[in-house]
Parts: sequence; C-alpha cells; structure tokens
Amino acid sequence: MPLSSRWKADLFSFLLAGFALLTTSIAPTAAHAADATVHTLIIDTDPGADDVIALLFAMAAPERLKIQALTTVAGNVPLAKTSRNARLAREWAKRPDIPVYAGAPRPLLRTPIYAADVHGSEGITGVKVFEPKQPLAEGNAVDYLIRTLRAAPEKSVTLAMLGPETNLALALTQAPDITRGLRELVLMGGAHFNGGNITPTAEFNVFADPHAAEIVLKSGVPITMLPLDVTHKILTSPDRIAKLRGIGNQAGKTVADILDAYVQHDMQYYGLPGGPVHDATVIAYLLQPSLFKGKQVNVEVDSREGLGFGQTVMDWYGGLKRPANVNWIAEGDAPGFFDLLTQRISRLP
Ligand SMILES: [Ca+2]
Repeated sequence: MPLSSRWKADLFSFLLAGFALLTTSIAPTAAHAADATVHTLIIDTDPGADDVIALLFAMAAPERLKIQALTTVAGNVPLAKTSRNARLAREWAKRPDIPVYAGAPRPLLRTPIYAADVHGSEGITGVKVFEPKQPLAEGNAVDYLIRTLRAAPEKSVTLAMLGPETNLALALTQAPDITRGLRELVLMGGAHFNGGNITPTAEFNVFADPHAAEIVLKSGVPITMLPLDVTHKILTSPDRIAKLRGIGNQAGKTVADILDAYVQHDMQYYGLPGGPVHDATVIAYLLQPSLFKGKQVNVEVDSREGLGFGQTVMDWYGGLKRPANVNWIAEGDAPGFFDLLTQRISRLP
C-alpha cells in the first residue's frame, strides 16, 4: 500500500475508533431486561398538569409499578391544591388502594414560588376540577417516607420525584439512615444544554427548592435525572394528542384535554411545534428505560442568590473530576414515549 493511502487508512480507523468511543459514551441506560423490572414505588409529586398525566400513566401499569403511596408537596400550586389534584388523579384512575399523604407546605429556605401561569390557578389545565371523594391519608408525607423506608428491605424502594424535592430532603435530614431502603431516585429536574424554564439557567423543580435539591443530590443514593435537555425533545403533536383522545376511554379524553390546554404556553413561549410532558418521562423511564440514553456525571446545584440560583451545574465532560452522582438523561425516543403512554392510558377506565 502506498504510504499516503496507508496513512489515510490509519486515519480512517482512528476516526472510526473515536466515533465508536463517542457513541458508547452516551449509551442506552439499560439492557432490554430492565424494561421488565418491577418497581416498589413511591411517587412524590406537586400536581401540576404534567404530574396528573404522569400519575395516570403510572397507575395504569400495576403489574410493573407497585405504587405504595403518592406523597404531595407544594410546587406548581400550593399544597392544598397539589394534594387535591393527586387525589383527583387517583379517583380518575380508580385506584382507591393508593394512599395520598400531604407533605411540605413550603420550601426549606427560599420564598415559595408557584407556576400558575403554566398550570392554571387550580394546577390542572383543560379539565374541570372538583373535590374528590376519598380523603388524604392520616399523617405527614415526611413521616410516611421515614417510616416506610426504614421498614423496607435494603435497596428495595424506587422513589419517583416529580416536584420540588422538599419532602425527601426533610426526611433525609431527620433520618439519614433511610437511604438504606432506597433502590433509586428517578426525578424530573434540572437543565443544562436546553437552558432553564423558570429563569435562563434554572428548571422549575430545582429553582423552587434548590437547598432541598442539594441535599438529595448529595445523598449517595443512585439518581437518574430527566432534565429539560430530554423533556424538550419529547414533544406533543396534534396527531399524538388525537391518538390519546382516540382511545375512546375517559382517561384518554382527560389526558388529551389536559394536554391541549397545557402545551399552549410552552409552544408560544419557546416557539416549539409541540409541548413537553415533563413528569411523564419519569414514568416512561421506569417502564421502558431502553427508550432513553444518558451518562453518569457529576451534578451540583447553585444555591447562591443571583442569576444562577437553582441552576444544575452538570459536568458533562468531567472537567471537575468530581465523582459522578447522577445518570443524566440527554436523549429520548419521542415516538416510543407517546406509543407507550397511549398503550398504558388505554388500560384505564
Ligand atoms: Ca411536577
């Protein structure tokens, strides 16, 4: 082989190897087998229109997600409304077996903020809200978390977190030993490549209680985060919403009505062709992790006053050489997500 073409061949194989490295560094988060994992699950939530869709989605998968309780926190709207909305979702899914515990009425340190401009003053868009029949469970969500995680077998409980992380931060502060019972935290929160949605740098859940997020991120429990980087790649379309409505059951109509109203704000604000369904990606991840791709990285929260308040400082390239504490999800299969959501919602009343 002439020297120049030998050199070209070497360069080519060098580039190929580099490409292989690049493509494996952002690997599918789990083998296909993880798509059959059965989770003992607690869902911590601040409903919230996308929370309600996530809750319906989760309650439609009883053979995979053994939901022990819903725990509520102030966030998108004040606690009385997030708790009412969680109970509404439970009533719509006809799952009276799942207790709902109300938790923290405000963040640890910062002034409470809400997101009524996105979720409406009742916290659910596009549908009529009412007082559900079944009341809250007795006792506080933080006590429930401590009691349940202490009694649980080691690494047995998955906690899905769809709102500000105040409840778990309080529980971890009072009872650090509860990490033993946790298998994994899967949370919607943070932003890096996408930029923020409540400030240019911060995502709402982290911004609403950055001090709580700091405690959770330093807990040592395995964490998967679904940030705006991925949720803004999984967007509704008129056709996707029509398929949900076309199921013909009440739940499909409810989800479609909520989405039709909910996505308007984001489509207008960001100029997107559809809207993200943030919290529902957490449930999709639990049911079918092979739909997502992520990377183990170091994530810390900026809790200093200023323009970076509530920002997740995510070290994608490992420049800080700090230990990885988060599986940061950066990619997701949008058609796969909507197929899974539609399949599951079709199983509800
Ligand atoms: Ca939420």
